[in-house]
Amino acid sequence: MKTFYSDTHLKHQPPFEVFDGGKRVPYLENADRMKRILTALEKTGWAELTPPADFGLDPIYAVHDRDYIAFLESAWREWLILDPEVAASPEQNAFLPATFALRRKPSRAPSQLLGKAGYYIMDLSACIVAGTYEAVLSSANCALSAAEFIARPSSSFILHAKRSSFALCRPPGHHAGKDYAAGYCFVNNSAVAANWLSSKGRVAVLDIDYHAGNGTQDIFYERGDVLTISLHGDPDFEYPHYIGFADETGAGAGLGLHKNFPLPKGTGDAEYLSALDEALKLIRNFAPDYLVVPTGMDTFDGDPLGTFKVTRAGFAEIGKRIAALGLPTAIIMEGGYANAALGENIVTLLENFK
Ligand code: SP5
Ligand code: ZN
Repeated sequence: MKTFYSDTHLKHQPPFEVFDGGKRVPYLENADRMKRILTALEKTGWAELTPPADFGLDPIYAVHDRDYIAFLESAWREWLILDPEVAASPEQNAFLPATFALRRKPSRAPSQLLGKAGYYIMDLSACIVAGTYEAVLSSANCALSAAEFIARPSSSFILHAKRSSFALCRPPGHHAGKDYAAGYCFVNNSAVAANWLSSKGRVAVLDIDYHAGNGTQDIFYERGDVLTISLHGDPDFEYPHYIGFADETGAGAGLGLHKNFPLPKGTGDAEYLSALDEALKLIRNFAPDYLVVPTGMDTFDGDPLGTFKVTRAGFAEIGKRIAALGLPTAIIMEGGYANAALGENIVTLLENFK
């Protein structure tokens, strides 16, 4: 299976994030996650690791505001100017704002760093360090490469009867909106890939990360050409808290083209699979040409950020049912923080697409 991966993610290693209650903890979205997945993939023998191509900024600007991307590019440098002490121990520091915008209307990003940060960042897990911007671009390029691979007409319909690809990328993307970073995400890799594919055909996005794909929902909410679906912990108790409810179904041209499946704490294989079946029905009815699957393994029983009880057997079945759609599918890595099980879990899901 074509797997797009780059070591550039190593430049993004924030030393901490801040949990509810102001608790500073080691950054859960860490580089070790990639190492675990790489190790598991190498053992399979079917993963074909490929460096991403460079798509430049245009496909990112097609989804995100330029001013927001400029903020990501310059934030760390501006922070060093504002707090020169950081330069003495950059590896112990991460840039986060302490004041957040409520975005009343009209709202604007002010010109100076702290105001911009509170405007463009939604929470205390989207930490910026020196190499964040570079890692973010590389992550998006992995997703775009995965999209391009499934869009390429196959030379032999027997060899690639059902084309699929895997973007092994971090930082993840599905919490990032057109002008905000959130939940470890800066550029919405899955949305960038889906938008890129949307110029070639009809696209459906099926988000199976444990958390609501709020960024993707926001980005495509009023679009009539892309179906977006997310299965996740009910935002009434779970992050991202303010979006991802069942009554959010799209607007304007996109009315009826967004679907949330908010699920309760303790959701296990059987309950998850029955929600997935409903989602798959919607996708079949939409009859897309391409499928993008933002994939988080944080639904796993034992994930430190999750409350679901999906098992490894569950991931096998989830993969099997999605693959049964028979669509060209780009699987884009999102969350999953039970590092010891992460490699085996993702391999179990991917096996159905190879
Ligand atoms: C891509 C992705 O999965 N992002 C998730 C970001 C979640 N950040 C929210 C942190 C809330 C911390 N709550 C701690 C509960 C520990 N039991
Ligand atoms: Zn997640």
